[in-house]
Amino acid sequence: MIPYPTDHGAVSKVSTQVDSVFLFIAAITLFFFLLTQGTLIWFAFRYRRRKPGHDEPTPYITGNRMLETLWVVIPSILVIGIFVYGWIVFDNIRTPPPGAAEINVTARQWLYEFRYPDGASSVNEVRVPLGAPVRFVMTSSDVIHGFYLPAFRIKQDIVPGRYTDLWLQPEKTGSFDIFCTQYCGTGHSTMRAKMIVMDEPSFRKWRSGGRGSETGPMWMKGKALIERYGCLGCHSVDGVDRIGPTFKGLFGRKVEMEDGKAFFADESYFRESILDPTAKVVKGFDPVMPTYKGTLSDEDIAEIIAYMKTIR
Ligand code: HEC
Ligand SMILES: [Cu+2]
Repeated sequence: MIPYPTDHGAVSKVSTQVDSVFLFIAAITLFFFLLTQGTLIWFAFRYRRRKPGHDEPTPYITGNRMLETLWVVIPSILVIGIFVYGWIVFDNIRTPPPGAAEINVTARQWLYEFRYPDGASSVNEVRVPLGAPVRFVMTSSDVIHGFYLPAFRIKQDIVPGRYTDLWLQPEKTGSFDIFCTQYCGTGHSTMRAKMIVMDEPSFRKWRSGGRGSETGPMWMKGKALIERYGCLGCHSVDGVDRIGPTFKGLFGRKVEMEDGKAFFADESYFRESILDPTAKVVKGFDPVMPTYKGTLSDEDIAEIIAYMKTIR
Protein backbone atom coordinates (compact mmCIF):
# COMPACT_ATOMS: atom_id res chain seq x y z
CA MET A 1 0.00 0.00 0.00
CA ILE A 2 2.69 2.47 1.02
CA PRO A 3 4.70 3.10 -2.17
CA TYR A 4 8.26 2.21 -1.25
CA PRO A 5 10.87 2.29 -4.03
CA THR A 6 10.54 -1.49 -4.25
CA ASP A 7 6.96 -2.31 -3.41
CA HIS A 8 6.51 -6.04 -3.08
CA GLY A 9 2.84 -5.99 -2.16
CA ALA A 10 1.61 -8.12 0.71
CA VAL A 11 4.60 -10.13 1.85
CA SER A 12 3.40 -11.17 5.32
CA LYS A 13 0.40 -10.94 7.63
CA VAL A 14 2.19 -8.34 9.72
CA SER A 15 2.96 -6.12 6.73
CA THR A 16 -0.74 -6.19 5.78
CA GLN A 17 -1.71 -5.35 9.37
CA VAL A 18 0.74 -2.45 9.57
CA ASP A 19 -0.63 -1.07 6.31
CA SER A 20 -4.19 -1.36 7.65
CA VAL A 21 -3.35 0.58 10.82
CA PHE A 22 -1.66 3.19 8.69
CA LEU A 23 -4.65 3.47 6.36
CA PHE A 24 -7.06 3.56 9.31
CA ILE A 25 -5.21 6.52 10.83
CA ALA A 26 -4.78 8.19 7.43
CA ALA A 27 -8.53 7.88 6.71
CA ILE A 28 -9.49 9.42 10.07
CA THR A 29 -6.96 12.19 9.55
CA LEU A 30 -8.21 12.88 6.04
CA PHE A 31 -11.82 13.03 7.25
CA PHE A 32 -11.03 15.58 9.95
CA PHE A 33 -8.75 17.52 7.64
CA LEU A 34 -11.58 17.93 5.13
CA LEU A 35 -14.10 18.67 7.91
CA THR A 36 -12.05 21.40 9.61
CA GLN A 37 -10.58 22.96 6.46
CA GLY A 38 -13.98 22.79 4.73
CA THR A 39 -15.62 24.53 7.68
CA LEU A 40 -12.84 27.12 7.74
CA ILE A 41 -13.28 27.95 4.07
CA TRP A 42 -17.06 27.94 4.36
CA PHE A 43 -16.98 30.29 7.40
CA ALA A 44 -14.51 32.62 5.71
CA PHE A 45 -16.93 32.86 2.81
CA ARG A 46 -20.16 32.95 4.82
CA TYR A 47 -19.00 35.55 7.33
CA ARG A 48 -16.83 37.66 5.03
CA ARG A 49 -16.90 41.44 5.36
CA ARG A 50 -19.63 42.91 3.19
CA LYS A 51 -20.47 46.41 1.98
CA PRO A 52 -20.85 49.04 4.74
CA GLY A 53 -24.41 49.14 5.98
CA HIS A 54 -24.79 45.38 5.53
CA ASP A 55 -22.91 44.56 8.76
CA GLU A 56 -24.83 42.19 11.00
CA PRO A 57 -24.04 42.25 14.72
CA THR A 58 -22.13 39.16 15.95
CA PRO A 59 -24.52 36.92 17.90
CA TYR A 60 -23.72 36.44 21.59
CA ILE A 61 -23.12 32.69 22.09
CA THR A 62 -22.09 31.32 25.49
CA GLY A 63 -21.84 27.64 24.62
CA ASN A 64 -23.43 24.58 23.09
CA ARG A 65 -23.50 21.60 25.40
CA MET A 66 -24.41 19.14 22.65
CA LEU A 67 -21.56 20.20 20.34
CA GLU A 68 -19.00 20.29 23.16
CA THR A 69 -19.93 16.81 24.34
CA LEU A 70 -19.65 15.45 20.83
CA TRP A 71 -16.25 16.95 20.12
CA VAL A 72 -14.87 15.57 23.33
CA VAL A 73 -16.44 12.12 23.17
CA ILE A 74 -15.97 11.29 19.45
CA PRO A 75 -12.24 12.12 19.24
CA SER A 76 -11.63 10.31 22.55
CA ILE A 77 -13.25 7.15 21.19
CA LEU A 78 -11.25 7.46 17.95
CA VAL A 79 -7.94 7.99 19.75
CA ILE A 80 -8.60 5.03 22.05
CA GLY A 81 -9.51 3.00 18.96
CA ILE A 82 -6.21 3.96 17.29
CA PHE A 83 -4.34 2.95 20.43
CA VAL A 84 -6.07 -0.42 20.81
CA TYR A 85 -5.74 -1.28 17.10
CA GLY A 86 -2.10 -0.15 17.04
CA TRP A 87 -1.32 -2.05 20.24
CA ILE A 88 -2.74 -5.31 18.88
CA VAL A 89 -0.58 -5.03 15.74
CA PHE A 90 2.46 -3.92 17.76
CA ASP A 91 2.01 -6.97 19.98
CA ASN A 92 1.94 -9.19 16.86
CA ILE A 93 5.14 -7.56 15.61
CA ARG A 94 6.90 -8.13 18.94
CA THR A 95 5.74 -11.68 19.74
CA PRO A 96 7.28 -14.43 17.61
CA PRO A 97 5.17 -17.58 17.31
CA PRO A 98 6.59 -20.51 19.29
CA GLY A 99 8.93 -22.70 17.27
CA ALA A 100 10.27 -19.95 15.03
CA ALA A 101 13.64 -20.85 13.52
CA GLU A 102 16.40 -18.62 14.91
CA ILE A 103 19.01 -16.85 12.82
CA ASN A 104 21.75 -14.90 14.56
CA VAL A 105 22.65 -11.50 13.18
CA THR A 106 25.83 -9.64 14.02
CA ALA A 107 26.01 -6.11 12.70
CA ARG A 108 29.28 -4.28 12.42
CA GLN A 109 30.72 -1.40 10.47
CA TRP A 110 29.48 -1.90 7.74
CA LEU A 111 27.90 -5.25 7.13
CA TYR A 112 25.52 -7.84 8.51
CA GLU A 113 26.69 -11.33 9.32
CA PHE A 114 24.06 -14.05 9.51
CA ARG A 115 24.56 -17.36 11.27
CA TYR A 116 22.14 -20.25 10.80
CA PRO A 117 21.37 -22.82 13.49
CA ASP A 118 23.49 -25.43 11.68
CA GLY A 119 26.54 -23.18 11.95
CA ALA A 120 26.67 -22.00 8.35
CA SER A 121 27.17 -18.26 7.98
CA SER A 122 26.88 -15.60 5.34
CA VAL A 123 27.43 -11.90 4.98
CA ASN A 124 24.86 -9.43 3.65
CA GLU A 125 22.62 -12.20 2.39
CA VAL A 126 20.18 -14.30 4.36
CA ARG A 127 17.97 -17.04 2.96
CA VAL A 128 14.72 -18.08 4.59
CA PRO A 129 12.00 -20.55 3.62
CA LEU A 130 8.56 -19.44 2.51
CA GLY A 131 5.76 -19.67 5.06
CA ALA A 132 7.85 -20.53 8.13
CA PRO A 133 8.34 -18.10 11.02
CA VAL A 134 11.91 -16.87 11.46
CA ARG A 135 13.31 -14.97 14.41
CA PHE A 136 16.41 -12.82 14.03
CA VAL A 137 18.47 -12.59 17.22
CA MET A 138 20.65 -9.55 16.74
CA THR A 139 23.62 -7.86 18.30
CA SER A 140 26.30 -5.40 17.23
CA SER A 141 30.04 -5.66 17.65
CA ASP A 142 30.61 -1.89 17.48
CA VAL A 143 28.01 0.89 17.27
CA ILE A 144 24.22 1.04 17.08
CA HIS A 145 22.83 -0.19 13.76
CA GLY A 146 19.24 -0.49 12.57
CA PHE A 147 17.79 -3.56 10.90
CA TYR A 148 15.06 -2.49 8.51
CA LEU A 149 13.03 -4.58 6.08
CA PRO A 150 10.80 -2.00 4.39
CA ALA A 151 8.78 -4.55 2.40
CA PHE A 152 7.90 -6.31 5.65
CA ARG A 153 7.24 -3.02 7.48
CA ILE A 154 9.48 -4.04 10.37
CA LYS A 155 12.51 -2.42 11.93
CA GLN A 156 14.61 -2.96 15.03
CA ASP A 157 17.74 -1.31 16.36
CA ILE A 158 20.82 -3.48 16.90
CA VAL A 159 22.70 -2.44 20.02
CA PRO A 160 26.20 -3.45 21.14
CA GLY A 161 26.26 -5.36 24.43
CA ARG A 162 22.71 -6.68 24.23
CA TYR A 163 20.44 -8.76 22.05
CA THR A 164 17.35 -7.48 20.29
CA ASP A 165 15.07 -9.52 18.11
CA LEU A 166 12.65 -9.34 15.23
CA TRP A 167 10.50 -11.99 13.58
CA LEU A 168 8.73 -12.47 10.30
CA GLN A 169 6.81 -15.09 8.36
CA PRO A 170 7.24 -14.49 4.64
CA GLU A 171 4.30 -15.26 2.38
CA LYS A 172 5.93 -14.36 -0.90
CA THR A 173 9.15 -15.54 -2.53
CA GLY A 174 11.68 -13.06 -3.83
CA SER A 175 14.60 -10.90 -2.83
CA PHE A 176 14.00 -8.15 -0.26
CA ASP A 177 16.20 -5.25 0.78
CA ILE A 178 17.58 -4.88 4.28
CA PHE A 179 18.81 -1.40 5.20
CA CYS A 180 20.67 0.03 8.17
CA THR A 181 18.63 2.87 9.65
CA GLN A 182 21.10 4.26 12.19
CA TYR A 183 23.82 6.53 10.91
CA CYS A 184 26.75 4.32 11.84
CA GLY A 185 29.74 5.96 10.13
CA THR A 186 31.27 6.57 6.70
CA GLY A 187 30.10 3.26 5.22
CA HIS A 188 26.52 3.59 6.48
CA SER A 189 25.00 3.96 3.02
CA THR A 190 26.72 0.80 1.78
CA MET A 191 25.42 -1.22 4.73
CA ARG A 192 22.79 -3.11 2.80
CA ALA A 193 21.79 -6.74 2.72
CA LYS A 194 19.30 -8.99 0.98
CA MET A 195 16.81 -11.42 2.36
CA ILE A 196 15.98 -14.14 -0.13
CA VAL A 197 12.72 -15.99 0.46
CA MET A 198 12.77 -19.41 -1.20
CA ASP A 199 10.02 -21.97 -1.55
CA GLU A 200 10.45 -24.98 0.73
CA PRO A 201 11.96 -27.43 -1.84
CA SER A 202 14.57 -24.96 -3.17
CA PHE A 203 15.40 -23.90 0.37
CA ARG A 204 16.00 -27.50 1.40
CA LYS A 205 18.09 -28.08 -1.71
CA TRP A 206 20.15 -24.95 -1.01
CA ARG A 207 20.62 -26.02 2.61
CA SER A 208 21.79 -29.52 1.76
CA GLY A 209 23.94 -28.24 -1.10
CA GLY A 210 26.05 -26.32 1.39
CA ARG A 211 28.34 -23.46 0.61
CA GLY A 212 30.99 -25.54 -1.10
CA SER A 213 28.68 -26.67 -3.87
CA GLU A 214 29.61 -24.02 -6.42
CA THR A 215 31.94 -25.35 -9.05
CA GLY A 216 34.29 -23.49 -11.33
CA PRO A 217 37.81 -22.12 -11.25
CA MET A 218 39.15 -20.79 -7.97
CA TRP A 219 39.14 -17.16 -9.05
CA MET A 220 35.43 -17.37 -9.86
CA LYS A 221 34.71 -18.62 -6.37
CA GLY A 222 36.91 -15.84 -5.04
CA LYS A 223 34.91 -13.29 -7.02
CA ALA A 224 31.68 -14.67 -5.57
CA LEU A 225 33.19 -14.50 -2.06
CA ILE A 226 34.22 -10.87 -2.52
CA GLU A 227 30.65 -10.06 -3.47
CA ARG A 228 29.06 -12.20 -0.79
CA TYR A 229 31.21 -10.92 2.08
CA GLY A 230 30.62 -7.24 1.54
CA CYS A 231 34.22 -6.38 0.53
CA LEU A 232 32.86 -4.25 -2.31
CA GLY A 233 31.10 -2.00 0.18
CA CYS A 234 34.54 -0.54 0.91
CA HIS A 235 36.81 -1.69 -1.93
CA SER A 236 36.47 -1.32 -5.69
CA VAL A 237 37.87 -3.37 -8.55
CA ASP A 238 37.92 -0.46 -11.00
CA GLY A 239 40.89 1.50 -9.65
CA VAL A 240 38.99 4.02 -7.52
CA ASP A 241 39.85 4.19 -3.81
CA ARG A 242 36.80 4.17 -1.58
CA ILE A 243 36.72 3.57 2.18
CA GLY A 244 39.52 1.11 1.51
CA PRO A 245 42.12 0.96 -1.27
CA THR A 246 41.05 -0.39 -4.67
CA PHE A 247 41.85 -4.02 -5.44
CA LYS A 248 42.81 -3.19 -9.02
CA GLY A 249 46.45 -3.97 -9.67
CA LEU A 250 47.04 -4.50 -5.95
CA PHE A 251 48.60 -7.94 -6.14
CA GLY A 252 52.39 -7.73 -6.28
CA ARG A 253 52.47 -3.93 -5.84
CA LYS A 254 54.54 -2.29 -3.12
CA VAL A 255 52.17 -0.73 -0.57
CA GLU A 256 53.15 2.05 1.80
CA MET A 257 51.90 1.86 5.39
CA GLU A 258 50.70 4.52 7.81
CA ASP A 259 53.91 4.06 9.88
CA GLY A 260 56.19 4.62 6.87
CA LYS A 261 57.08 0.99 6.21
CA ALA A 262 56.33 -0.60 2.85
CA PHE A 263 55.39 -4.16 1.94
CA PHE A 264 54.82 -6.16 -1.20
CA ALA A 265 51.20 -7.23 -1.53
CA ASP A 266 51.84 -10.95 -1.72
CA GLU A 267 49.78 -13.94 -0.53
CA SER A 268 50.69 -13.61 3.13
CA TYR A 269 50.09 -9.86 3.03
CA PHE A 270 46.56 -10.52 1.74
CA ARG A 271 45.93 -13.17 4.31
CA GLU A 272 47.03 -10.89 7.12
CA SER A 273 45.03 -7.95 5.71
CA ILE A 274 41.89 -10.09 5.79
CA LEU A 275 42.38 -11.79 9.16
CA ASP A 276 44.13 -9.02 11.08
CA PRO A 277 43.38 -5.78 9.20
CA THR A 278 44.87 -3.45 11.80
CA ALA A 279 48.29 -5.16 11.81
CA LYS A 280 49.34 -3.14 8.75
CA VAL A 281 47.29 -0.05 7.99
CA VAL A 282 47.63 1.34 4.48
CA LYS A 283 48.79 4.97 4.31
CA GLY A 284 45.93 7.42 3.91
CA PHE A 285 43.16 5.08 5.13
CA ASP A 286 41.42 4.67 8.46
CA PRO A 287 41.76 1.28 10.21
CA VAL A 288 38.05 0.51 9.86
CA MET A 289 38.16 -2.85 8.10
CA PRO A 290 36.50 -5.60 10.15
CA THR A 291 38.39 -8.83 10.73
CA TYR A 292 37.19 -11.88 8.85
CA LYS A 293 38.82 -14.25 11.33
CA GLY A 294 36.36 -17.10 11.93
CA THR A 295 34.24 -15.97 8.99
CA LEU A 296 36.46 -16.80 6.04
CA SER A 297 38.14 -20.21 5.93
CA ASP A 298 41.61 -20.86 4.55
CA GLU A 299 40.03 -22.11 1.29
CA ASP A 300 37.97 -18.93 1.05
CA ILE A 301 41.06 -16.76 1.46
CA ALA A 302 42.97 -18.78 -1.13
CA GLU A 303 40.11 -18.29 -3.59
CA ILE A 304 39.95 -14.56 -2.88
CA ILE A 305 43.68 -14.24 -3.51
CA ALA A 306 43.27 -16.17 -6.78
CA TYR A 307 40.68 -13.63 -7.84
CA MET A 308 42.86 -10.67 -6.72
CA LYS A 309 45.57 -11.85 -9.09
CA THR A 310 43.14 -11.49 -12.00
CA ILE A 311 42.29 -7.83 -11.27
CA ARG A 312 45.16 -6.19 -13.09
C1 HEC B 1 34.39 -1.61 6.31
C2 HEC B 1 35.10 -1.45 5.10
C3 HEC B 1 35.91 -2.65 4.61
C4 HEC B 1 35.46 -3.90 4.29
C5 HEC B 1 34.04 -4.45 4.41
C6 HEC B 1 36.60 -4.63 3.80
N1 HEC B 1 37.71 -3.82 3.85
FE1 HEC B 1 39.55 -4.34 3.27
N2 HEC B 1 40.26 -2.52 3.89
C7 HEC B 1 39.50 -1.48 4.35
C8 HEC B 1 40.35 -0.37 4.66
C9 HEC B 1 39.89 0.98 5.22
C10 HEC B 1 41.65 -0.75 4.35
C11 HEC B 1 42.93 0.09 4.48
C12 HEC B 1 43.38 0.20 5.92
C13 HEC B 1 43.97 -1.07 6.45
O1 HEC B 1 44.97 -1.56 5.88
O2 HEC B 1 43.48 -1.61 7.44
C14 HEC B 1 41.57 -2.12 3.86
C15 HEC B 1 42.64 -2.87 3.42
C16 HEC B 1 42.55 -4.09 2.78
C17 HEC B 1 43.63 -4.77 2.14
C18 HEC B 1 45.02 -4.23 2.00
C19 HEC B 1 44.92 -3.29 0.83
C20 HEC B 1 46.19 -2.66 0.35
O3 HEC B 1 46.11 -1.79 -0.52
O4 HEC B 1 47.28 -3.00 0.83
C21 HEC B 1 43.14 -5.93 1.62
C22 HEC B 1 43.89 -6.99 0.84
C23 HEC B 1 41.77 -5.99 1.95
N3 HEC B 1 41.42 -4.85 2.64
C24 HEC B 1 40.92 -7.02 1.59
C25 HEC B 1 39.59 -7.07 1.93
C26 HEC B 1 38.74 -8.21 1.64
C27 HEC B 1 39.17 -9.45 0.90
C28 HEC B 1 37.52 -7.92 2.17
C29 HEC B 1 36.29 -8.80 2.17
C30 HEC B 1 36.49 -10.15 2.64
C31 HEC B 1 37.60 -6.59 2.75
N4 HEC B 1 38.86 -6.12 2.59
C32 HEC B 1 36.55 -5.94 3.36
C33 HEC B 1 38.15 -1.50 4.52
C34 HEC B 1 37.32 -2.60 4.33
CU1 LIG C 1 24.82 0.46 10.31
